[in-house]
Amino acid sequence: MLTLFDNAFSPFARKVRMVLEHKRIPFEVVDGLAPEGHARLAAVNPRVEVPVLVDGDLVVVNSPHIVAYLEHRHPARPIYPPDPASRAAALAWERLADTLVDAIIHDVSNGGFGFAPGARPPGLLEAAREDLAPIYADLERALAARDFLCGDLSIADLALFPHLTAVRFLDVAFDGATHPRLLAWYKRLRAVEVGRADLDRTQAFLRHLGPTLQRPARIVWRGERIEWLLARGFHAWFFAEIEAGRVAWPRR
Ligand SMILES: N[C@@H](CCC(=O)N[C@@H](CS)C(=O)NCC(=O)O)C(=O)O
Repeated sequence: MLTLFDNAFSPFARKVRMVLEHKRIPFEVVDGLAPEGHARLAAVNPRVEVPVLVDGDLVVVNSPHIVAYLEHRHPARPIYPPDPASRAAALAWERLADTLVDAIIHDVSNGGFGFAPGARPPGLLEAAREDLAPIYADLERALAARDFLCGDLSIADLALFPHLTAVRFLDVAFDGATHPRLLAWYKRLRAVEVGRADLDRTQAFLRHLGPTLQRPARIVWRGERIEWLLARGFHAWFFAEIEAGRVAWPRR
């Protein structure tokens, strides 16, 4: 039996879980970011990040690598398009979702925990809207005359979906009048079995946390999330966060 270390709050873990479900592969789940799962997660991934897939003696980390491993080991119900050009396009969408889209949404939501009233750096929301606009426009174009981004449902759709479920709550949503195909795609994803199950799980998780959802003392920062913040000129805010002891780093 495969074991997935996941967390209903992590867009990367949500992507991998949808791939497992799409492929109808049985697996068990450990919430690696919950206090009771943390030591087990650290034992399989020294970086202490989800998702991690454990298949017998084999440990696979990093969501695009886990997806590639699953596609290789379980080719039925493929998640990569069959023709080379669409496959390259799907992987490019996945990369964009994992890097810039994740970074903007992580940063504008303060790691998903939100800012205390008045604490959001001025201009952050506007920068997020500005940098998401060309991505929304590209998605709208890519969805001309097709239901999914690269033909049939693929990793492109499953990688972007978890991020785009958050934009409405963060005030950085696309506008359905300007992006009708993107809106129709979003509703389509919400209606397919794996998309509906993903949203139900995340909503149940948030309901369960309810008022106890608090920003931890320190948020883990890394890679593109820092790059976007610095590229958009929010270094003073970030350095103040470091100095105030509110930043944690991945272990390796
Ligand atoms: N590149 C990694 C990124 C994984 C990642 O950033 N995971 C975050 C959750 S979204 C995490 O586990 N952070 C550790 C923490 O928040 O304690 C992947 O694609 O799997």
